[in-house]
Amino acid sequence: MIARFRPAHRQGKIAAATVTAVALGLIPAITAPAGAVEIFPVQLVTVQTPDRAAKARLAGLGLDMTEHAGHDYVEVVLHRAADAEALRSAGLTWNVRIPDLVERESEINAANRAYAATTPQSPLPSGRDTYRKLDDYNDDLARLAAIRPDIVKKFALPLKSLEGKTIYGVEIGRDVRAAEDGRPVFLMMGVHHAREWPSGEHAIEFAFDLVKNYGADERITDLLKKARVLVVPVVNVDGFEKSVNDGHLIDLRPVDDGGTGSIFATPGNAYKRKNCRIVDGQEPLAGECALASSPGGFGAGVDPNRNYGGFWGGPGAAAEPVDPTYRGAGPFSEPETENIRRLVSSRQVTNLITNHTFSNLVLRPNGVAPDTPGPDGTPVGDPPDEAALKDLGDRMAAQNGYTSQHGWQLYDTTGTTEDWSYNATGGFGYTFEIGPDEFHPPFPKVIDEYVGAGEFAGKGNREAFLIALESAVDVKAHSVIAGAAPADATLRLKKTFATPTWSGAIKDTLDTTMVVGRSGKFTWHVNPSTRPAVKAKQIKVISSEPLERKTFTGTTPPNGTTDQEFVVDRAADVLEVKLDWPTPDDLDLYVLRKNADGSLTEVGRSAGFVGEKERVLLDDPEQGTYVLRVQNFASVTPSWTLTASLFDATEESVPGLIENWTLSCEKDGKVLQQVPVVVDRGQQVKADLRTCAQKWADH
Ligand code: 0X9
Ligand code: ZN
Repeated sequence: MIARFRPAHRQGKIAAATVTAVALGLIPAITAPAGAVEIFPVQLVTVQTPDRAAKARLAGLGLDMTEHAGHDYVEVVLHRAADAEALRSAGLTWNVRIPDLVERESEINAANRAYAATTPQSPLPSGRDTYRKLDDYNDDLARLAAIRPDIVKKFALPLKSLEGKTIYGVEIGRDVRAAEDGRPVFLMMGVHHAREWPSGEHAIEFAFDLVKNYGADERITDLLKKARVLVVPVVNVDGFEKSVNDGHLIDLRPVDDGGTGSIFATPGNAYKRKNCRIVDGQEPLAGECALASSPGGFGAGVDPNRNYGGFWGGPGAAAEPVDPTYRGAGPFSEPETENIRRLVSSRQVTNLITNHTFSNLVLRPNGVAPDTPGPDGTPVGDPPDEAALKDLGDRMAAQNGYTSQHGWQLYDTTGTTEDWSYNATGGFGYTFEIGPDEFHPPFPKVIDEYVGAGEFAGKGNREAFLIALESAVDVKAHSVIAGAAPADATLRLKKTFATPTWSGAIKDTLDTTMVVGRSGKFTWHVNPSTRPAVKAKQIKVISSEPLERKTFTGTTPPNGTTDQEFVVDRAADVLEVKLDWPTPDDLDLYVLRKNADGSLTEVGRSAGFVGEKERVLLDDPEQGTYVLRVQNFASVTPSWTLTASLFDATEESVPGLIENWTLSCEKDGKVLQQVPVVVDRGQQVKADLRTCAQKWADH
C-alpha cells in the first residue's frame, strides 16, 4: 500500500504569551496568597491519540510535543493553562505523567546533590558526578587539549552565538596538530535543543573516553590512527546556558530573611528548547533571551533542528516564531546551524551523530515519508543508501537497546541536521534520542546510559558511538581517492551545487583539503562525488484515465460510520479511493477487504489532518469485495462523495545525475593541476596528478 501524504500544518494558534512573573523566572508561589494569579505548573502529560486524526489535531495545536510517542499517545509539555485549554477544545484527553516539572527539577537537583556528595568519582570517563554548566564544558574541552596536546586540539566554531559567546569543540586523533592527511572525519554533536542536557554529556564523555583510552585500548588507539573525531558538545550555547542555569536549584533562604523558606528551582528556562533569536534578523538585547520566553522558556527562539538548509521550509517545521518547531527566517539563518554547516563543508565527515533527548531512538534519514511529493513534484523516496543506513542504525541500536527507525516514522521533519548533511555531502548521519523518559533525568541515569550499567546494563551509548566511529573509517561506507603527488602539495576537493529547500534552493560549497606526505603517496577518505539527492530513482506513475470508476454519495452523523462496497473483478495496478466533502469537517476513510468467511481486514486508511480530504492508494489490489468506510469525527452531519477507481500504472525511472569532485593540486596557493574525479560509495579510484608533479618539478 502507498500511504498518502499530508503536510503537517502547524498553525501556531497560541498567541505569544505575555511576560508574567513566572516567565521572568520568578519563583512559583509555593503558598500563593489568596487572590493571587493561579500559577500553572509546567507539566509533562501523555495525550491519547487513538488514531491519526487525533495525532493530527494535536500536531495542529502548536504545542511542545516531545519525541516520546507511540501509535496511540504523544507526550507533551504543557507550559501554561492555555496549552491545557487547547487540548481540551480539540477534544483530546490526557494523563499527567509529571505533574510539576519544577518540583521534578528540584527532586532531580536533590538527587544530583546527594549523588555528588557521596561519589568522588563516577564511572564516567571524566569521573564527573553532576551535570556540566556551559563553563564546565569549555573548561573540560580546554583541559582535554592541555592534557594530551598530541591527540586533542580545541577549536572555535566560525560564528559566535547571538549573545556573543564563542562555541567550542575538540578534534581528536593521532598527531592531531599535523596537517590534514586524508583521514575520514567523524562528528559528534550535542545540545541543539537547550533542555536536552544528556545529549551534551554523552558527547563530551565520548571525547574523554577516546582520550583516556588512546594508547591503552587497542580498538580506540587504532580508530584514532585511522580517523579524526570532532566533538561539539553544546551547539546551542545560549539556550543551554539559560536552561541549565534556571534548571538548577536556587536557594531562597537568603532572600527569605533567614526564615525557614523554600529551596526551589525556578521554572524559568529549564525546559527551553530553541535558541535566543527573539526577532528575526536581529540580535537579542542583553538579558532579553532569558526574559522573553514564556513559562518554561518555550515561546521564543528558532528551532536549530529545523533551520538547516536541506528541505528547509517543508513539512514538520513551523512558520510561526511562537511555535516550538519554528524554522527561522531562512535556511541557515542562525549561527548554530551555519557553524555546523561550515564545519561539515570544510571536512570529509563520513558519519555523524547528533544527540538529542529523549525516547531511546536511533533515527536515520529521511525526515519525511518516502511517498511525500518533494519540491520537484516526485516522491522523495527512501535515501539511495537506505540499506546501509538501516544496517548501521540497527547495529548501533542493538548496542544501546534503542529503537532503530526512519526519522519520519514518528513525525515529519525538515531542516534537521542530517536532512541537510546527508543530502548535501552523502556522509551518513543519525539522530540519537537519549533516555527513556525525560529531557534531563537525575545524573546517575545519564551515567548508566553512557557506560551501560544499571537499567542500561550492557547497553551503553559508548559502544554504539564506537560502532558509529568504526563505520566512519569503513572504506565500504565511503569513498577513497588515491594516487601520487608531490610531497607537501596541498590537494583540494571542491564541489558547488544547489541544495533543494522545500520551495527553492540554496548554494552549497564543499571545500576540503589535505597535504601530501613525504612519501608522495596519498589516500584520501572522502564522501562519494554524487549526492544522494540527485541519484536515479524509481517512481510509480499512475495512468491519467481510470480503467473503471464508481462514485458514491452519502451523509454520516457525528461519531458514526457509513460503509459502501466496491468489487474489484479485474487486474489493475492501483486501487484509488478518494473521499471528499464540501465543509471543513473531519472525516476519515478506511478501506477493508472482505474475507471468504465474511470477516473484514483493514488494508488501508487515510485519517489525515482536519479539513484535508482523504485518499487511499492500494498497489496491485487483490480481486474481491472491498468495504469503503467513512467515519465522522466532526460534530455535524456533512454530505460526502466517495470515488473508487482502478488504474494501470507504469514504473518510471527518474534519471539521476553523476556528479564529480574537482580535485586540485596546489603549491603555495597556486593551482598546478585540476581534474574531475567521479567516485561512488565503496569505491576507490586513482587520481592522475602527473601534470602537477611535472609543473612542481619545473617550479
Ligand atoms: O524534533 C526534533 O528535532 C527531534 N526530537 S526532539 O524531541 N529532541 O526535539 C527529532 C528529529 C528527528 N526526528 C524525526 N525526523 N522525527
Ligand atoms: Zn532535541
